[in-house]
Amino acid sequence: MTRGAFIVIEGLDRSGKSTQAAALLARLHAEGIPAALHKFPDRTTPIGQMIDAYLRSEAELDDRAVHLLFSANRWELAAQLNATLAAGTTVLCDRYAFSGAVFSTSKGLPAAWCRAPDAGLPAPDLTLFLDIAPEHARARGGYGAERYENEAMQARVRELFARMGESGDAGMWVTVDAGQAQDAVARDVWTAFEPFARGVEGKVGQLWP
Ligand code: Z5A
Ligand code: MG
Repeated sequence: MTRGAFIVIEGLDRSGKSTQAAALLARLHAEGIPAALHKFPDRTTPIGQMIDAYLRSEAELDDRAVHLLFSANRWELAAQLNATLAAGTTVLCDRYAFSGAVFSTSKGLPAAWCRAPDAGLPAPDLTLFLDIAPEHARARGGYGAERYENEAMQARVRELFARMGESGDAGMWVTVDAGQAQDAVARDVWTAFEPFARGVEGKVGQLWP
């Protein structure tokens, strides 16, 4: 049975993830490919509201506690995600467990501990890493309003994302130069996505089993 493809978009703050996710979704719909978009953190759920308050520095939380909330925010959507894929709908995720692992590891938490709560989540078929230099991202609108939006943190996160892709245990990982103009990034995103346009055979994998 053919199911929908599970595509994750990762990257630094202001790398253009939401812009590219929306553009890809619009193109999929225009081409008649059923597709849905999710964003993590999903700030609309009760767990997401706690994360939102933390990111906006309206609440303080222990590093481990907030890490577990980010993971729980994915788990609360996991069953729906699997059902959507099984129904033949392609799912795009704007950030996922790779953000969870690298942001908390860059704060000093042990890498293995950071991965553990996300083990067993639906595994993406493809992760698009929108790579941009932190100083380039910084020049874009809205930078600096939330926690983690500083160059030192973003530089550590970029390095950890690159290592995640090279490690081989993140599945298929394609790095896209996100410093280009929007339409050039969208073209590279489409090139990487195209092999998945007709869906995927076989079951959805499990992350970090
Ligand atoms: N976090 C975590 O710690 N643990 C987790 O498990 C998860 C997340 C899931 C909030 O994430 C924070 O949560 C994030 C990681 C952490 N902290 N940081 N950094 P978020 O996803 O809610 O927010 P964000 O990703 O940091 O920011 P963002 O605004 O959503 O960035 P974006 O989606 O990558 O960018 P954008 O909105 O598409 O574009 C930003 C601006 O640049 C906008 O004005 C665009 O018009 C412009 N833009 C976009 N593309 C281009 C190009 N190609 N050229 C020029 N300008 C462009
Ligand atoms: Mg975004």
